[in-house]
Amino acid sequence: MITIALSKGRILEESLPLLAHAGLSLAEDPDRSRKLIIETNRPDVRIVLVRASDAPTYVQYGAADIGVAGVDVLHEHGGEGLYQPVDLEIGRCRMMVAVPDDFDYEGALARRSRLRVATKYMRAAREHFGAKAVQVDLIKLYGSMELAPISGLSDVIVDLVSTGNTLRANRLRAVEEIMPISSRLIVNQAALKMKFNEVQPMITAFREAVNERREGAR
Ligand code: PRT
Ligand code: MG
Repeated sequence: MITIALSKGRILEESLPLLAHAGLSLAEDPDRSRKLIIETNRPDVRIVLVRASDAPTYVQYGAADIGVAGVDVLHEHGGEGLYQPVDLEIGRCRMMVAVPDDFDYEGALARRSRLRVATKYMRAAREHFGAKAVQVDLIKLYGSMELAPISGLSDVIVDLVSTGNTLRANRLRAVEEIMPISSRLIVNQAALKMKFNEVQPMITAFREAVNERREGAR
């Protein structure tokens, strides 16, 4: 049995064509079912539906053999016990520092002000501001980071930006890029050895699907 950990939403949606290339289709629509384990057309392959930030944990402990996770989530997790063989080139966005339109970020840095930073990405934020020698108080949030600076909780946020529409709608602007984000195929290192004959062809199929899509986009 091969278990694949996917999160509902954009990762599942963008993974379906890649799964199809590996000859896999879901036996039911996860959006219409409350099941957390979904069978596939292959009796020896199943999907477990997890929170996006939990995918590396399921794969690390071997509850799933394979999974898909954003670089944002992998960076926070640390990647322990995981092999990351393929950049799937889905879920693309950028991790950025953003501030209210009227906040003088450049001035605050020049004055060496201490900044209050709200984010879900504590590790990335600590490393980013640490490297710039900017003093920060980190405030951990679990979502809706954009609310923090406009409600007075923080001066700045570290969040993901794709179109920039959410920042604009909340009168925020991006001031620094921390890292480009896309989703990676993640594989349990022990499963790769123990189930090599099942897992390796799947990695190859994902890699081919990504290459073909890239060729098609040219
Ligand atoms: O929703 P849940 O709390 O379960 O977890 P999650 O929010 O982490 O999951 P999900 O499904 O929303 O995101 C899964 C993964 O998609 C993330 O870990 C990223 O790797 C990737 N991804 C790609 C994004 C975005 N683009 C993205 N734009 N994840 C979130 N966003 C959010 C961002 O946080 C911000 O609130 O979208 C908003 C900005 O979008 P724009 O287009 O307005 O700039
Ligand atoms: Mg979300």
